Amino acid sequence: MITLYTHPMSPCAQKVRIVLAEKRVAWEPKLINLQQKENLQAWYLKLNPLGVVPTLVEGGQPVIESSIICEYLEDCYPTPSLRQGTPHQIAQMRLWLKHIDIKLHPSCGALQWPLIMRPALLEKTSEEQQSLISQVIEKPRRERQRRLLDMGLNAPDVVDAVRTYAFTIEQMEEALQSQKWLAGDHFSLADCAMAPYFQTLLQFGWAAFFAASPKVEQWVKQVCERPSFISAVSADFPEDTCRELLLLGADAWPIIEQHLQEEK
Ligand SMILES: N[C@@H](CCC(=O)N[C@@H](CS)C(=O)NCC(=O)O)C(=O)O
Repeated sequence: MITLYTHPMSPCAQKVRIVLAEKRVAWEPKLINLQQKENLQAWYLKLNPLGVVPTLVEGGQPVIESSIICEYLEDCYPTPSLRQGTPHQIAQMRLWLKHIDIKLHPSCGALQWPLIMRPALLEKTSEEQQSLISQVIEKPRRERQRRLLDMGLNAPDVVDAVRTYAFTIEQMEEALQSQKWLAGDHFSLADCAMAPYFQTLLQFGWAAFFAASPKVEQWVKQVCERPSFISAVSADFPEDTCRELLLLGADAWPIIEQHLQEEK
């Protein structure tokens, strides 16, 4: 049996859950409380030395890093295939995964963290805040969290994040002109990995990001209608959570919209 250490709002964990659902593989969730930094406790660092979710454990062996977990699942459970097509299409698929890991994921964090994680940290004393953040393993993440804690949505990371989202949507619109899915005419790991980053926009009511990109709009609609997305992502967002997130998103929107306008 697979165990997945996860958090409902983690896009990295969501992408793995979508892959598990596409492949109809049974798994057991173990929720990690990111607001309380359970991910930095010694027992968890033994599984995932980077101190982040997700971590998948199968046969007692941990697998970390969401894109690597997705490829691991593809190798272990090849049917239905989420990595098919020509070598060039598979290369394109991996390019999307790389872009998501390196650029889009930190950007999503810069948009989501001030609204979701920051309020819980602000309730602690400044000593507690600094002590928790100083334990974050990777330096770029630690420094980003420090800036986002201090400056919230006014941190420079937020401007960069909006820019990266706009660039990603532009690239997607171009790719989707000639094919149904991101890496060809087959739904692939690239689509599974990208979908959660649109959940983040949708949950905050920020669909304006892609309103002028009809192919992306259509792609989002198709992804959200898939049973895998419904069971792996939407099911974790009960109505009252959705309402709260929309309110948080509406409060933040004037700042985000301003960055978006500057980008155009
Ligand atoms: N490169 C990692 C990134 C994982 C990641 O950033 N996870 C976030 C949640 S989406 C996390 O655990 N954050 C905890 C923290 O920053 O303290 C992956 O793809 O698995």
